[in-house]
Amino acid sequence: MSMQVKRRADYQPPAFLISSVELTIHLHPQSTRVHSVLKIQRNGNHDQELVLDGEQLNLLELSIDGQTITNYEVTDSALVIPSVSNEFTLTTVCTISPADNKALEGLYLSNGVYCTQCEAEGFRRITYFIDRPDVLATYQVTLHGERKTLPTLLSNGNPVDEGINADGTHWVKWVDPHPKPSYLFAIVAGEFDVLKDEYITLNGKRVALELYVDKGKRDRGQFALDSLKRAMAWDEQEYGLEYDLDIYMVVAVDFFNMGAMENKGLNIFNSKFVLANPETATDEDFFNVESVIAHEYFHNWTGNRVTCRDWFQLSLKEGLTVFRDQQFSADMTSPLSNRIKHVRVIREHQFAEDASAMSHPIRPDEVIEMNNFYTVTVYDKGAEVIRMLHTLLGKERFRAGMDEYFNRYDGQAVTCDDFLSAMQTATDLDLAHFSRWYSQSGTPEITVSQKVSADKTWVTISQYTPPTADQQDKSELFIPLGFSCIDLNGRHYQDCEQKVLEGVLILDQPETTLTFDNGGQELIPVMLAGFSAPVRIKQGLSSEALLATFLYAQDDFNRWDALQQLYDWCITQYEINQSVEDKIWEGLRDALESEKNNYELLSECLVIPSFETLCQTRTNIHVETLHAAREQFAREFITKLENELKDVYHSIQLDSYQYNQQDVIARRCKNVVLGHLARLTQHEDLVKEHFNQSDNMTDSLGALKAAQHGHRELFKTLMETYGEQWKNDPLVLDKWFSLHATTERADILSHLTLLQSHPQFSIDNPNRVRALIGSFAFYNTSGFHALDGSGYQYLTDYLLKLDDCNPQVAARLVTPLTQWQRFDQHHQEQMRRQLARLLEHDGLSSDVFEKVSKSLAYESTAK
Ligand code: B3K
Ligand code: ZN
Repeated sequence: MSMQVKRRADYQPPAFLISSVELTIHLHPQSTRVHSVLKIQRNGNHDQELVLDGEQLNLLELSIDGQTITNYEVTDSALVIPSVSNEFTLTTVCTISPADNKALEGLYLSNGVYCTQCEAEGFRRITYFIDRPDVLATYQVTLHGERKTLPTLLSNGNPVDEGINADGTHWVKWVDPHPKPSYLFAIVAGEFDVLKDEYITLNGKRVALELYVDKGKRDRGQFALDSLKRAMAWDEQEYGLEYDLDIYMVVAVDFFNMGAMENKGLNIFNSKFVLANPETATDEDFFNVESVIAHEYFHNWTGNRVTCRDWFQLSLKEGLTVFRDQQFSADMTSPLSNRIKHVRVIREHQFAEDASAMSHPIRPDEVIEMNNFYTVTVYDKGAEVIRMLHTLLGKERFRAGMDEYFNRYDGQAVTCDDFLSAMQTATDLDLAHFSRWYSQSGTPEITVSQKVSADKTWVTISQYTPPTADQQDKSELFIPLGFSCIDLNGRHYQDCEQKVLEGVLILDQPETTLTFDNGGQELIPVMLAGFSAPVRIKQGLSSEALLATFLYAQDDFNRWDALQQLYDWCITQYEINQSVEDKIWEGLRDALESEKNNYELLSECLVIPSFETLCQTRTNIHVETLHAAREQFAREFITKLENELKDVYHSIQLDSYQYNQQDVIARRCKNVVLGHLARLTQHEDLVKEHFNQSDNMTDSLGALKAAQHGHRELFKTLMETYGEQWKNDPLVLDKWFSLHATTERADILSHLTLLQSHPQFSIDNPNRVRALIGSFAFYNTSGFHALDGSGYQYLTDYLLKLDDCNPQVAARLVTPLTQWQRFDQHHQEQMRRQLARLLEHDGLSSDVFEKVSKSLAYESTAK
């Protein structure tokens, strides 16, 4: 395991290239045999030794051009052959043990299914290779396995041959004609139910679609398959991109470190993002299935056909593909709730990452463990950067830039700069300045001030990016700022110089001033329409101005955001023991009343900012005070709005369950309202009835969440019913684990310990671990942040065990501890004490080491 820092600036082209790979794999739980034949060429004029990456491999044979060689060295992480010719064939035979692979990286065996995860650097755990994304080869793979237990044998590309061996085992041979990096390699072997379909591309090419699910789960696969077809059609229509092989396969597996993986022609998915039917999946699950299916499909062009030169360029494929899946989801569902969903992710998680020791630009400069950089910054802020380009260029020019990108770079491994240079051909804007978004980390802050004279008003907008853990000096960025100006009566004003064009103001200087010929009066600048840039607005509008923004702004994001700011302001009042005046409640009541039939906007506006979001507008957070203030606000909210919300609840009547947008929106609204009503004890029967009458998972879960606050006995009974009903369904049980883990109770830690011995819980399964331990650490505010530090200690004890088997998941779950800097002194100390315990641990993985050591080193700068 290497703790060494790798730097983007040190990039060198590979010393050797590999043009073709022939693998013959005999599957066996403890001793899978991997026979590999590589055609290798020296790249350039040099006499360097050949270094192949390899980890946890047992090398049995090694030959070059058919001759066994003895002059080589094997280390923990490499095979080094000092002198080789310019072009040669290297043959190796290794054995590996998939059954012992609990890290779920490379080839592993779980629940009787063999599968692989090679991104970022897992292929080196399967065979010796130059395991980096700029080495592209064609692959031919022959898989051998038992016929009875492994009737399905899959790899990338097209199946070309199959047969039966003398010992009764069988084999299948796969050929992938498209050169690809090793991280896109995949195999799957096991016994599955399969759903088959076909897609005919715009050019009339027939593509076989196959979706593999666990035996008996066929009825839960149809929605994913239909989503795939929608994604294929959308990519043809929006980007002119067609699929390029004869077959596209998706396999759902239960043991998976993340959501899914875009292996060429053979996507492997966490079953959570494939399996869905109304009884077991919520509306949100359906949404996620469609969006992840699309995301992995879209990677076929943005990622696979055009791939990354090195891992520092990860956002080249991830930021762009997230943006594309967001566009797709907005088209399939609704733009507003999608946009609000993305904004919540950025504000709750990305801003927090930027404020922590892990802060990095969307194109990082330094990495110890690549797996730690599949982050909200690279993915979601990366997507925001692409979205800004889209805003700046407009739809047509953005598309022209994308066409140029594929024309230039199809079949190549390229950089973010290459992407920008293709985009530059489609616009006169200065993308050199814009490109700073790729190299600068941190969250820009936008402030506004006004000067009013007898007849004019000047509005000055400034940008400033505070230093981050990784970068002290910041420069001004090129920011498209959605902008408009109104007054308290809802009149709109245009600036005299027309710097604001089509609702967008470009900020490319530290400061920009707009002049308004408005007879000299105070204006309300409405900032960041559509969340046009991943920035913080520091504006401090009065409650009257926020209510006016809600009533009169044109952009629905701005309207929603105005109420979120108002709630935040009210919560601040409670934090300092002040009250909220009646006239604000009245204003709020009128505002919400005016949208009582607009269930989409209403349901978003009825969500009180999460504890995480509230943390973003505060420093030196006193956890108990903020948590109590939020609770007090929630209670006041329903006390003041009870009658109106009761009316909304009863006005929503739905027939039997269907997943369509209108119903999804109405159901969301009803469940959000139920959550509020449930804070008043008198509505307990309503919660019970909601649960009993539910014919779908969305409403059942809505009732459980409603009961979770203040209905101890009811919650207990409902959870028993639910737990019993779904005891054999791990994906549904995850929701149950997560509800338990987020419940406020004094004995939460012993409760968690008890749940760890549940027959369905296993430390080896990342979904279970995330549902129980992850939900606790990320979302159980009072339990995790308990004053005596016991919550932190509990997580740390668990991470010490988890890191030994699955470092990737352990490194994800350590995140809440690494955000100590935003809390008050007492919590900071308790959290750092636990981080120090982790750092002392013998044999700590590089994954956890990187995050913990950075976090502890941040101590001095943060104070
Ligand atoms: N590319 C994969 C993520 C791989 C994570 C490796 N630790 C899934 C995706 O973004 O589509
Ligand atoms: Zn991706």
